Amino acid sequence: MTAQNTALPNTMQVEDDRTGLSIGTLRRAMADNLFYIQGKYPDIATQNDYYMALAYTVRDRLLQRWLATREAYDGAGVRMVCYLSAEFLLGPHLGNNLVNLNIYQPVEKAITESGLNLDQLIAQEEEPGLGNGGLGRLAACYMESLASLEIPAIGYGIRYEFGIFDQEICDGWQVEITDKWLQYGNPWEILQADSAVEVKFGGYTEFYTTEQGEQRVRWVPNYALKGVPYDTPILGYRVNTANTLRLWKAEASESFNFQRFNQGDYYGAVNAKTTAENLTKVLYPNDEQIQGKELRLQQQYFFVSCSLQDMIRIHLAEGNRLETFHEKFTAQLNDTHPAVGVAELMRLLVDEHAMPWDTAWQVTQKTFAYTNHTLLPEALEKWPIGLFGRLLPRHLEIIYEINQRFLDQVQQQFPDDDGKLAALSLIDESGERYVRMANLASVGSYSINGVAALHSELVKSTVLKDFHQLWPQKITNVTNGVTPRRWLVLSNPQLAELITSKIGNGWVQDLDQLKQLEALVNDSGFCSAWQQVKLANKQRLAQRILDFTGIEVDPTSMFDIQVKRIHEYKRQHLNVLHIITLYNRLKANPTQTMVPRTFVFGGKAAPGYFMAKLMIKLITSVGEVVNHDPDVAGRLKVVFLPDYNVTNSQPVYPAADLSEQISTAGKEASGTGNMKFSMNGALTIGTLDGANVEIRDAVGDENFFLFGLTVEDVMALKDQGYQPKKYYHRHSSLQNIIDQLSSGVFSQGDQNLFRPLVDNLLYQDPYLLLADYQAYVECQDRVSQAYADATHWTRMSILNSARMGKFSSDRSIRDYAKNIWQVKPVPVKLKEYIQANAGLQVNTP
Ligand code: HTP
Repeated sequence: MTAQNTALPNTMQVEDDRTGLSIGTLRRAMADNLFYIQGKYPDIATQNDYYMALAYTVRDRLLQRWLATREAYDGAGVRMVCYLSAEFLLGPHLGNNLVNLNIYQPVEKAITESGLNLDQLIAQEEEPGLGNGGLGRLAACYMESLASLEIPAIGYGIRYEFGIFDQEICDGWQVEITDKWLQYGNPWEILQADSAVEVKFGGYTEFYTTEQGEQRVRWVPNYALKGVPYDTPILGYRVNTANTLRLWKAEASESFNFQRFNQGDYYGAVNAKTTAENLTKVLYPNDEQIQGKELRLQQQYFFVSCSLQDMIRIHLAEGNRLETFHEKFTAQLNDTHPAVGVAELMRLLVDEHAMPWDTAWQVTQKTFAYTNHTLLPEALEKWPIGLFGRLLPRHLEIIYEINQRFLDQVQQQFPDDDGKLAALSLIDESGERYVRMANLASVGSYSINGVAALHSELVKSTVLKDFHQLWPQKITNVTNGVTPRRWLVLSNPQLAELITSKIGNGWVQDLDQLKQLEALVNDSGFCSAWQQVKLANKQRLAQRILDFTGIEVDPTSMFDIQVKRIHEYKRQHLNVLHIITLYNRLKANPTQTMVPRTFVFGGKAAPGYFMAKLMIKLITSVGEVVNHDPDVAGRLKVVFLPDYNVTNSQPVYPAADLSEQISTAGKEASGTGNMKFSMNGALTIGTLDGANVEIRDAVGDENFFLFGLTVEDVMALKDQGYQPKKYYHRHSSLQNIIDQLSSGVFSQGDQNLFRPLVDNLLYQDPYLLLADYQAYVECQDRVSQAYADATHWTRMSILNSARMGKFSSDRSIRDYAKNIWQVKPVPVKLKEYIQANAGLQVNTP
């Protein structure tokens, strides 16, 4: 043996090309993936090829953990959370996986040494935009926290071929472009064709008698589809846990189309395939607004049926009986979109697995828990009985049966209270008859929760008031949270580094540790480092603004930002009223000194929501005037950042000085952007709505700009008959603005463009902009004064970040785990793939 040979590590220690983390191995793996997967030599490879090669390199290092996780969960005894959600707004995976795998630095080095740029490769990823906004993003943060906390979980949802549309701004208006996120392939998903299931639709039901003489119901459907699962591993932060996100794609069912093939109807059968695939073609782009479309109900039933069948298969494969299904699984209903699951689980247990009704109902009620996310009447799902019965005849029968038994029980508790019966009934019979999904979810669940303290109280006193009286323990609160891995470590690396340099990196897994920053608010070195990071982030955003919109903004001006879906209740137009107020002041007095501000907006409007689209046009039109007026140059800029999505949002939060959270009190259930801003050191101007209330409690009244009517004020004002016109007459500056909008000052003389908005404000103003206008403007003046004192502002900024521990999604998930789900962590041990598998060995029977 030569000296050189002795120095060689033994085979067990040789770095495996598919798991090793040294720079050399990473570079080698990249080159291999480029060649063997992309089929490219480096000299002809595109940036996207390199991105793919890198994504596969990272995925290889993930799969080990994913398989180890599945093995750890296999077998009886592991209780799992199934998070059922029609939306998962994941955002790009690559950067997040690098952070969570703890390989950001070596990969960056390997990429740089190869002559590439990691940021550019990360920017290649098409994000899976499988959600509209807060609801879907919350599901994504929760999946990440579940894995980080090592809690056994599966996320179940829909693999939409087209996610939320891409937004372009043309002539100041929103234009929607289809989101072809799958066009270059998706390296993060794994097709599991052998776990496909069948889902039935339509037809009728009939009674039959079994050989044992039992009376049963059979559903004779009209057609069936196949649900094919695609799995995406969701890795926790620096743990081995990689949970599964299982998304279902609809395909034609072979068994149903077999006959057609046999009859020689080849084209008919192929046609059926295309029709089938329409079901999961596209995400409905409405946030908090139901449209009652049949295809939407099909989507909901489809993914819920696939998921429940999958859960039953897992449970039975472990050798369990279905009577213990609820001990193995708890299924969280993310809003009412998956609520039909209550009827579907009953059908599966009673019709397909011959379980007695009462036993099945106990299992069902102990399986589901329901999260309510909104009080807006237009968002409360209800399905016309006719439509529901045509698509799901057996489920309608089951719902009637559940309702009958439930109302009998209510009748006993509240004899002769017809009002109570009508309010609690699963069927709305006040006019056309509807199935009420919130009532179905409430009756079929063992727990109901709202998403912020105020919201949960309002759930108890309004939409689910009668349920609360019936079951006073059932409604609880779990305040939303966001993951600090994506929203701090990945989005704001400079701030993360500064924090870590002072308090170590324990805060990433335990956000309460940020509290230690409080001790540094008087440390001038730390404060100026804090300011420098903010400035650098603002410069970065300023560059993006220039690239995206051609507008030049001053990074030393105050960045006043409102990013979120465009909705009247969120009141982006109240923000605009303030901008015009400042503009008018400067026009009246051009030499007036003023804290320069850059107003940034971002957000999508539902394609059919006329008012929201007009609000975008209002913002861009005011921007056109303001940005080109030399009288206000250097002091005011207005920017609408197009295509607000997860990717584009990541540089926004770290660059904000002021976070706009100005919804009408009682309308925003929680908000989660509010948390992301505050974590990144922005101060909030906000109403007492949603989680703003708790954010203010946490950061301190003196570090939060509060204004506006409270929920009680809003109710009182509406009760006494709100007249917006009064406010118009009361405030001359408000009157002036409304008149400018009507007379075409911001629409090149067009007096009709903003008329629908103006008329709405003057004659209805359902979201009380005019009533809140004065308080808002006065509060904004206090903001400007405060900003002028940079030292004090920085102190408030630091305290905001330092006190945001509560708003980590880790805390939310711990609350769910302890108070609702009763699940415990199951740590995963990593087996070295190279050790476990010396070679391919197939166990043939
Ligand atoms: C909503 C609310 C928003 C919440 C978010 C997540 C509706 N999901 N659906 N959400 O508008 O305030 O933060 O709970």
